[in-house]
Amino acid sequence: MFKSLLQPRIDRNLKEENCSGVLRVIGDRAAGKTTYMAALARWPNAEISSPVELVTPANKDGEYLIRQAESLIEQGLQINQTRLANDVLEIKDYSLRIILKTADNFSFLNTIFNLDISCKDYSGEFFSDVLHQTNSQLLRDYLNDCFPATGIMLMIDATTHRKDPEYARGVDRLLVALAGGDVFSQKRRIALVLTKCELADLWINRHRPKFVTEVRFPTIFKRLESWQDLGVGSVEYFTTSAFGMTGKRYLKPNSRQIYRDRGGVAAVLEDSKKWRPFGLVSPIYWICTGKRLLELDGD
Ligand SMILES: Nc1nc2c(ncn2[C@@H]2O[C@H](COP(=O)(O)OP(=O)(O)OP(=O)(O)O)[C@@H](O)[C@H]2O)c(=O)[nH]1
Ligand SMILES: [Mg+2]
Repeated sequence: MFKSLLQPRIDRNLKEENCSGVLRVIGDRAAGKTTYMAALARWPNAEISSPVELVTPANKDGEYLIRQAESLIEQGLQINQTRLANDVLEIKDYSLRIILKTADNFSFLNTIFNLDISCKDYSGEFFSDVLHQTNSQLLRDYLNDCFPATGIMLMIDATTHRKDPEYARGVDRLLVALAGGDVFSQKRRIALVLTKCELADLWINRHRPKFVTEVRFPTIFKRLESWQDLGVGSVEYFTTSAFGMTGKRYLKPNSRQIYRDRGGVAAVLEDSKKWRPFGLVSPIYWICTGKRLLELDGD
């Protein structure tokens, strides 16, 4: 009875807003970039209280991600390494619509927020190799593809803290190169996204992404903070997991490790029926709107 009185009032006050963004996902080999994109497109077992209502593909490449999720991740397999494209036009450009619903409990005003993104994830070889080349046409092509982006997601396997100094050199190269594209720029946004945070010592700190980055990746952290201090752009920190946790009273990572070394963790999804990634939309929302929606952060 109460609900039926309430319902028309909510609907009458439904607002719709649109926002779009062009993103580039950059990071080392096996950082988890493609798995992140596939998990986002598949958006399995959404939490009822999540502001994210739906994620839908908006082009063929977006549909390809869902197929990757269904035919590989959900079958307990790894996604194949992304091949380095020698022609940037060959890189898949995933278009997705993320629909969020935000409610204001005081005014009964609900807003449907359509976040339309187009996103390319570069092969890890771009970060580990191409970025360090000098005078290379391939590097110039990639940077030209990157310059007009609304924001960059710099993705790092959170277990690879021993590679902090090495990664920092890549980050340096990237920041210097991006400065060369300033003709295009609005202020740049770089989201530093730590992946695989369902793993034990990371999950407990999932709500402290800045702290985790500063402790585990101090060199990268300093570089990004100094870059921000120059006033040319802004940086935010995020923790995510493409696989998430399972269990009710005793939570455990929903992943099965295949191997782990200095270069990171290779793993597969343990239980596809209980697959619920976390923190995937938060960096995208921040890049596109400049605002951080805490309800989107890891859980
Ligand atoms: N534990 C865990 N493993 C993950 C997660 N996301 C990805 N992985 C694993 O990390 C490895 C690399 O994942 P990819 O998505 O292929 O990494 P990538 O960054 O696209 O790598 P390249 O295409 O080579 O640049 C695979 O074994 C994945 O299954 C995660 O959230 N948790
Ligand atoms: Mg990949």
